[in-house]
Amino acid sequence: MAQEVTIEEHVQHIDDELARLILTVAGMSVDIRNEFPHRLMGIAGTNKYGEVVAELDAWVNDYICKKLAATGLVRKIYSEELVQPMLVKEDAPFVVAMDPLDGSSNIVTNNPFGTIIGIYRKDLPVSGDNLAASLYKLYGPITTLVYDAGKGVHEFVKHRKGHAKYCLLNENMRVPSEGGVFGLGGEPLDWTPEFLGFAKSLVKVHGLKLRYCGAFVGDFSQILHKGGFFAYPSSVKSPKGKLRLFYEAQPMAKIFEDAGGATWSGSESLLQTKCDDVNVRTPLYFGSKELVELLKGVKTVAHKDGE
Ligand code: AFP
Repeated sequence: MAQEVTIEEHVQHIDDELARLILTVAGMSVDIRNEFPHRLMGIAGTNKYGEVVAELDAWVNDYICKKLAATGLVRKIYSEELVQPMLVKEDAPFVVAMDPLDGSSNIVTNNPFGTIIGIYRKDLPVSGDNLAASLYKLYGPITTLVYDAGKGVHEFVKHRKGHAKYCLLNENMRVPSEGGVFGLGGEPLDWTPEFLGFAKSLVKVHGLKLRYCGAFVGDFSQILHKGGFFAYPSSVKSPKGKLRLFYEAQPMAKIFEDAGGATWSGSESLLQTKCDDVNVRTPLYFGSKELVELLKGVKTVAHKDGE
């Protein structure tokens, strides 16, 4: 059996401070996963979007903030669960934007959920092509971590036998250009008729299979591995979609585009999108280059605000 490569060994080829930050996130998994059974129920309130915050959302957010602050490497933390960014250490090199627990409504049904983290050197708001690194953790049947620090997209699996280490599973990942699965968020009758037509073509023309798990990290992982298409599109009720540009879309768009996939906001790549509001939502479309180009040719994919 090939010698296992741990994440500690793998990050040696990147900037030392960035590596330390990535390893800090990797090192949180055991404590976070151990907390799940004790916080399956319980509501901690509502967040700045007016969404219900599960008790586990709040716990994971606080835990990650404390661990990141303790590194001395983080200047500021923006989080889906923080009303204002947390000011940590003025002269530290990095700014972090995160969704601490993406897909938390999946907790009670034991479906996948995870953590999304974007690491910047500049303060927000900046476009996603300023990301120094992105990573996500997926708490599924196994715990995996994918990171991209600008030198490829790499996936690790948490091994429990003997040592709780992340071992390399897939290196320099590439999004398959053919076939795969598709997942579409929101309510189909709320989409534009043209987008609904495009959605039907994913089955009728491209032969994709429907796979939707209700957590962006889980649906993202499916198309990263199998290829295909994922969107949380613009709709009548939510012309800007549901997912957040800085906490979810930008970090994952870096990973997906660096793995050879394409992303779109409805007007440009999600890495080019410029916005002054760090809490803004955005429609998001992820897919093979071919499928995203076909989507761009569809007349009205998005509803205009107030339409
Ligand atoms: P929760 O964190 O409230 O479960 O929402 C998850 C999410 O933000 C994202 O991870 C999913 O892609 C999307 O919402 C699912 O939204 P629907 O519940 O409308 O399908």
